[in-house]
Amino acid sequence: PPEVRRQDYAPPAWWIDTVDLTFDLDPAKTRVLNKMRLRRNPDVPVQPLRLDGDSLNLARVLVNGQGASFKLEGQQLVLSQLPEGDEAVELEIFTTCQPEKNTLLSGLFVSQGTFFTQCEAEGFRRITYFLDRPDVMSIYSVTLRASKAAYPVLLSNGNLVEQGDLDDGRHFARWHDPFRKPSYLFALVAGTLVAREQAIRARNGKEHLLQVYVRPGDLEKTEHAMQSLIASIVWDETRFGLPLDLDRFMIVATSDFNMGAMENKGLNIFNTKFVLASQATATDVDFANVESVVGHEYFHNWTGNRITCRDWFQLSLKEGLTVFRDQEFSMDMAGSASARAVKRIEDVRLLRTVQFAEDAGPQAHPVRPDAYQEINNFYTVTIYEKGAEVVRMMHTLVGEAGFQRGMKLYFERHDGQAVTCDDFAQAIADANPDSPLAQHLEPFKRWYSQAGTPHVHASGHYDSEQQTYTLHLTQSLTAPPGQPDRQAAVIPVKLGLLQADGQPVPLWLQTDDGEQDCGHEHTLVLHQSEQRITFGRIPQPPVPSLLRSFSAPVVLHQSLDDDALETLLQHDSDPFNRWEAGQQWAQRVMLEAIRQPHTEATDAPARLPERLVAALRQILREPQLDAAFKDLVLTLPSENYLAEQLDTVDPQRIHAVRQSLQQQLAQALHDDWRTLWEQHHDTGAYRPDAHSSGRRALAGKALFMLCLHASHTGEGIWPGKAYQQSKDANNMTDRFNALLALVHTHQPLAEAALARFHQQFHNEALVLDKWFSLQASVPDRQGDILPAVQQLMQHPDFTLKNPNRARSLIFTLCNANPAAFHRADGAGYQFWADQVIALNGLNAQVAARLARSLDAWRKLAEPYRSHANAALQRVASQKNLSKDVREIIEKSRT
Ligand code: HT7
Ligand code: ZN
Repeated sequence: PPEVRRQDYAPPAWWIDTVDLTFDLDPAKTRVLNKMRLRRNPDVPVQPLRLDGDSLNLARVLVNGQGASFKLEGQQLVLSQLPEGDEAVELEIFTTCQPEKNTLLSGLFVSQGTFFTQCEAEGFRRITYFLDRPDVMSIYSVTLRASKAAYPVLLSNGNLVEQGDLDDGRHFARWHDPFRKPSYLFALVAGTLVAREQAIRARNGKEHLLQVYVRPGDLEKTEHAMQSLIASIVWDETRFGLPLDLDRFMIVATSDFNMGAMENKGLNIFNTKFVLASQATATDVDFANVESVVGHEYFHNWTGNRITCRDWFQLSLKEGLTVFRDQEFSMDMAGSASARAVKRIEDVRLLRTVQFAEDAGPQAHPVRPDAYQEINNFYTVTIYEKGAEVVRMMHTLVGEAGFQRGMKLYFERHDGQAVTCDDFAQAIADANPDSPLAQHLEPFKRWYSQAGTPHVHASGHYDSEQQTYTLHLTQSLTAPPGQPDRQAAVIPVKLGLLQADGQPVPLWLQTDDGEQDCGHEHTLVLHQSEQRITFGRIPQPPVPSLLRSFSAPVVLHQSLDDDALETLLQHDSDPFNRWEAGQQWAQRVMLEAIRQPHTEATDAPARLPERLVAALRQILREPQLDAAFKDLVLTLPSENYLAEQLDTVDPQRIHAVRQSLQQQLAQALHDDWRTLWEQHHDTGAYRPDAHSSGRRALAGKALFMLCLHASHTGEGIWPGKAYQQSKDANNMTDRFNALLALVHTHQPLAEAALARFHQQFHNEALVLDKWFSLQASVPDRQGDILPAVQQLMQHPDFTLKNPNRARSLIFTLCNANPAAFHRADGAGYQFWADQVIALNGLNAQVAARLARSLDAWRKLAEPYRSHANAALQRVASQKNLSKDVREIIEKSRT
């Protein structure tokens, strides 16, 4: 398939000023009349009009009311004989499509009897012929006509201007969106839905109607989504000065959806997973995700919708910025400094486990890619999470007030436009001319153009005579073979120094002009491949705390001994680096054990050093620390993260080492786990706030550890308590944590608990997803999990057609359970290939996501590597491979 290249961007030859769409909705055959007013773009030489289409049946084309000649070239509709002047042309196009056959869930589709659309990135062309590109922005009017009994609710973007009955039991609704928008933000919904409604008055006195639409029966699960929407509106107004610009803002939930949610103007469409939440059915993590995704989509209204992307290479312009904004929103909502740190740790964990792996593998691409075959494959952690880190670094370099000045300038310059990542960076820098960002803008923008994760090496030298401490930092970023050398990035390194007893050291920076008082923290801007920085008045060798709050998306190498790590873990004023010290320590122990000579991968491997146990115990016993923070510190680096640190990966070995250390933590801290459970398991009336969620998380971890210990001693008290809790808990978090403790530690009671859980929740789709996912994530013992998953695929509640269900079982096994997936007999990879092939025929976007499970196959040790290669080859040799899957597999194999 041909590649689309960033360099080939050319402005459109035509503009579409207005679009008037009429839909006759029918699942088998929907008729679409598209009336457009177009005019030539005077800045572009005269050329034919080429409209994008995909899977459409064309019935008729009229130009200014007359039949017109046209050609179909591939999927495009080409009109070559349009008037050459600059006057407007009215074009009418009649097409039909088949929503009920649309299993790709892009364009117009039916989910549980309701019509939905998904147009980003290129779904609108599956609804009608159009200039389906984000820089063509139009005013839309939409008329929906459908059976009133089957589709009582008819929604589209903007304001409802008219509605009424038609003949034959049909009715209509007419919508008008006052904002110009690109086609990817178009949406319609039609079906039997009910809404939670709330009228709000904004700061400027304007009234708005907020609605959350769901299927009848789900209304009681919408309170949290509504509260999250209101909180998002208030937050964007307060922190960014950005008000809601619409009279009506609607959210609609669907259970069949390829991604999390979609920010269509005024009519956001959501995966039910990110709308529905009740104490009985949703965990604390679900509640937090609803808040964050509702926030994310709402924040797009300005960063994405009011200012959109010039082309899809600029995707991170809206996604990186909006993820940054939703991360900040969640942190502000969490409240305390330590709750903010917990959110930051969670975000960094995702970045380092998934994005760093992407950046080091065959699908690596810059935050602003240079080429793609299928744009849907580029909704990646690099575009989203690394893109957010790039925005965060800008924020660090200009400060909060400077960032707000930059955002203001960005909107002054570009409101209503389709722009580039350069335009954004320029606005932030221009609003802060004296900042290090403005000073280093061009090299800073290498974050947009260079793929890969920079490595920073740090070493310190203490001069006892001069009482100085000099930090020496170098950076490197290796390009894959055949690509041009990478140039130095601009890396903000937030740092502090600690005395051996943990006290913060005052920082006197030595400069050419003398000394500069930096308080206790300094941000060094590393912009060369090598830099030195010296601090004076240092009475003893200090412990460096570098890259505080993970101030740049880099891999930091420094050789800290156990003393230094312990000082940081116990005393650093930066909670992120406290956590990081514990992780580094545990990681070092685990990597050493993994690399130790062994005959079998599962040979009894690692020993947890007593000193690390004692340090962790001290963390658990520190009364001022947040429970959520303790839970994170006591979570060992994941198997996937450990694999990322190794050049050759033996997944079974990693699993054996991690399991062994986990077991030792369970045993060595047994008394503490018991005390923690006793102190934290009763959180009173359920509230999903950060504080009580943290308490439940720590109680859950304690219960798990106690059951894990019991699984080795044969003792039955804790499994008994867990069983009880899995039956009687008053909320899903506690219930699910108890079930997980039983199932993941292979308790005899697990089967009964699982059966009970299924019986209780068999009518709750999102809870059933958890039930499937839990079983696919059980730590493997002698290859028992793959057959269990294969059996679960035969379960009457399983279907490959529903993306959430497919993800809950198949993706969990292939992406989140390395020891069950990477089997020495290669059966995991064969299963993966079967599922990629099956999904390819149903939903290419979901299939392409699954196709990425073997991204890192070249790093695998034998026999895994050969088996993986064979599975990849089998997928590659399929005849009807979608371009989505083909692009992924081709890249994996090169
Ligand atoms: N902007 C959206 C990205 C998206 C999407 C959403 C749902 C289904 C298919 C999709 N393709 C692309 C989601 C977001 O980032 O907010
Ligand atoms: Zn987004």
